[in-house]
Amino acid sequence: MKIDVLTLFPAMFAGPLDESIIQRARKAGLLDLKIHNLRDWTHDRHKTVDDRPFGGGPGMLLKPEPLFEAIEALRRETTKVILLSPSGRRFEQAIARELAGQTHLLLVTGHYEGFDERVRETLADDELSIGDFVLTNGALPAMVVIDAVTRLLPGVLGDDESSLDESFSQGLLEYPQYTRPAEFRGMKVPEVLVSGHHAGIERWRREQAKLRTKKNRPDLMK
Ligand code: 4G0
Repeated sequence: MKIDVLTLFPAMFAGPLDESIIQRARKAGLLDLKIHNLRDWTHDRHKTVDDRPFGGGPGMLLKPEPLFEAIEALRRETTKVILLSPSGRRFEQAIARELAGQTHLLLVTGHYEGFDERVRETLADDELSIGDFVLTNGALPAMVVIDAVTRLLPGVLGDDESSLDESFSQGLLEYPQYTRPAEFRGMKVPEVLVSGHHAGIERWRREQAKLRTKKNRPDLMK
């Protein structure tokens, strides 16, 4: 999979995507990730990327010309162009799975009060939000999408790592888990887990997952 990112803050991407599983995927050639600075597609001395909204109001908008030039330069026939903004549809695991089936993503991150509407109408295939909160810019949301999608690419996770998806695909939150020692500062691991009684363990985990889901995410309970 190829992912291009268009951003005003390319330096933010150094670090998070150079670690661990994402870096391993890049080195293995499973993810070809390139970060592009939107200012590279400006032509004026001040490298202007934003302007004030017609009709007035607070904040600045990303102006269309650099975005059109950049996106037209970076996209191909098969590219999915995705804007990151609080007005997008909510990013979730099912969308990560859908994006993992694409060959080329172009993630476009804004800041200020967003994009000139003509970018959305003409260039964007999709608009995603990682949640109902506002950030200073879309770099972190783009990194969240890249991470969630990359770990789903075939060959990126080992068998041990992939089983971590199970709790989500069951539609429930994860059940409580413990590792050694069996007693820590007086806190004991639940007896059933050390019993070796597999049916009992399964029943306990299912019950705990339901209790936790009801408490933290009642919206997930049907
Ligand atoms: C576009 C995404 C981009 C519009 C981006 C802000 C949160 C998210 C930005 C705005 C972002 C998210 C209208 C404030 C940049 N913040 N929830 N900030 N407006 O995915």
